[in-house]
Amino acid sequence: MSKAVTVADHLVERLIEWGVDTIFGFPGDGINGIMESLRTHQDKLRFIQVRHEEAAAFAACGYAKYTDRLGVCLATSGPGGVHLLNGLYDAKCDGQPVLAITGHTFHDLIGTNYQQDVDLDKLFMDVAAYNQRVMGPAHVINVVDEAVKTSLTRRTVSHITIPKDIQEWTKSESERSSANIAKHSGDLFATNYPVPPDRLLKQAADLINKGSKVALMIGRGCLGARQEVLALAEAAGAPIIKALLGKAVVPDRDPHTTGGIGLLGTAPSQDALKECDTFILAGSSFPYMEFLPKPGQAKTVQIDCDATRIGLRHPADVGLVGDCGAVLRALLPLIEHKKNRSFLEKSQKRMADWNQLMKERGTRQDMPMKPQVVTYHLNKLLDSNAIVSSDSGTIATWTARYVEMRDDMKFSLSGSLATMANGLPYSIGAAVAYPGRQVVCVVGDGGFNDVDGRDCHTREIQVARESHRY
Ligand SMILES: Cc1ncc(C[n+]2csc(CCOP(=O)(O)OP(=O)(O)O)c2C)c(N)n1
Ligand SMILES: [Mg+2]
Repeated sequence: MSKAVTVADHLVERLIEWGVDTIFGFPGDGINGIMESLRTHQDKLRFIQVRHEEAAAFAACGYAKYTDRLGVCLATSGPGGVHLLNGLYDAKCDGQPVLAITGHTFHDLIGTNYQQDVDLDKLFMDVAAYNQRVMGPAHVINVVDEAVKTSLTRRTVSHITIPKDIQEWTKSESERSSANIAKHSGDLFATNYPVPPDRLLKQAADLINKGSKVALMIGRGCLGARQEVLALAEAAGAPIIKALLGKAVVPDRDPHTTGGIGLLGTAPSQDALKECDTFILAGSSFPYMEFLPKPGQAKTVQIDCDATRIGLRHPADVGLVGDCGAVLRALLPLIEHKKNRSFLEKSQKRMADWNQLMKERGTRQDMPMKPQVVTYHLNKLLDSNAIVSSDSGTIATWTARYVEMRDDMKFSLSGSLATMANGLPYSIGAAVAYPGRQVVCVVGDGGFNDVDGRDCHTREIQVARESHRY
C-alpha cells in the first residue's frame, strides 16, 4: 500500500512546484513530519543542515542575495524558531525574499503551556510580512502559495508554522470546508514590471542634462544593471558612488567609479557627493544620510522599485519607480553626452591618489601585521567570479575598501542590520547555490565565534565544502 500523503508532503511538494530545491535548517521533534517528507523527497529538494538555526536563516538570506531566488529555512517549534529571528531580520532589512518554516506544539495543546509552546506566528508578527499557522491538509497549499508570492513580490520575509501533529495528518476531503474549492490556488509568480511614464522620464533626463556636476550613487537594486549604470555614468560624465550592497555592480577599478561611500567608503566618493549639483540615486536605501548631498544642494532623481523609498533619506525632484535596469534603459536614450567632463575627471584624479594610499596601507610591513594587508593581498587569490561575503566589524571596512570587485564577482554582507555572524552562513548559501565556484568569507575572531562557538563553525565550513558535491 502506498504511503498516505501528509500535510508535510503537501508543503514539500508545493515548494518543489515553486522551484525550491534547497532548504537550510536544523532538526527537532517539532518538525519530524517535515523532516520525514524532506527525506522522501531528497532527490528534488535538498536539506542543508547547519548547526544553529540563526545560521540557517543567514544562509537562506545569502542564498537569496546571490541567486535572486527565494531562500528557505526550517526550524523546529519553540527555541528553534526563536533562533531564526536574527537571520530573518537580516533578510527583512536588506529586502531579501526568505521563507521561514517552523513547527509548533500539538494543535490541541497550544496555549496550555505544553512543551515548546511558543506561538511563533505571534513572535514573527513584526519580521514576517506574511505569517500564518497551517490548520490542516486542505489549508497548506493555499498558505504556501501566498507565502511564496508575498516574499517574492515584496522582497521580504514570510513565515509558515505547522503544529507537529498536523504535519502528519493525511489528506481527507471531509476536512475541507465547502468554501475552499480544491486546486483553486495557483503557483504562478507574475513579476511586477512598472516603467515610469514618458513625462517623468523626460523630467529626469532634463534635470540630468542641465547638471554640470552629476553624481550617480547606486545600490543593490542595480545588481544586474552594470551596462546601464556604466552607460549613464559615461553619458552624464558622472562618477559612480557605490553603496556597499551595490559593490559588485561595477568593478572597483572601472574609471567611472570612486568606490564606496560612508564610514567604510572612500574620500573621493564623499567629495563627489559634497560637490555635486545633480544627484542620481538608484536602487539604494543607504542609511547614513550625513554622507548624502545636503537637502537643497543638488537636483535629485531617484530610481527605486519601491515607491515608499522615494524621498526616504533625501528629497527627490523626480522619482522613477521600477526595476533599475529597466528604468535606466528607458532613460538612457534621453540623456545627452555631456561635453564638459571636468567633474568626472576631478573624481578620477582623486581616485588615483586614493588607490595609491590604499596600496601604501595595504603593503605596510609593520608587525604585528595590519588587517588591511590581509585583504589587500587577498585580491591576488580571488577568481574573477569569486563570491565574497563579509561579516560585521572592522573587517567590513577592510573588505569594503581593499577587496576589489572584478568581472563577475559577487559581494554581500549584512547591510542594514549589520549583524555579526552572517558571513560564514552567507558563504554556505553561496557555495550551495554555485558548486565549484570560489567562495570567500572575511570574518573576524568575534564573528567566527558568535553563533555557536568554533566547533560549530568548523562543522559549517565542512558543510560548505561538502556542498560542492551537489
Ligand atoms: C549580533 C551582534 N552583536 C554585536 C554586534 C556589535 N558588534 C559589531 S562588530 C563587533 C565586533 C566584531 O569583532 P570581530 O568579528 O572580531 O571583527 P573585528 O571588528 O575585530 O574586525 C561587535 C561586538 C553586532 N553588530 N551584532
Ligand atoms: Mg576581532
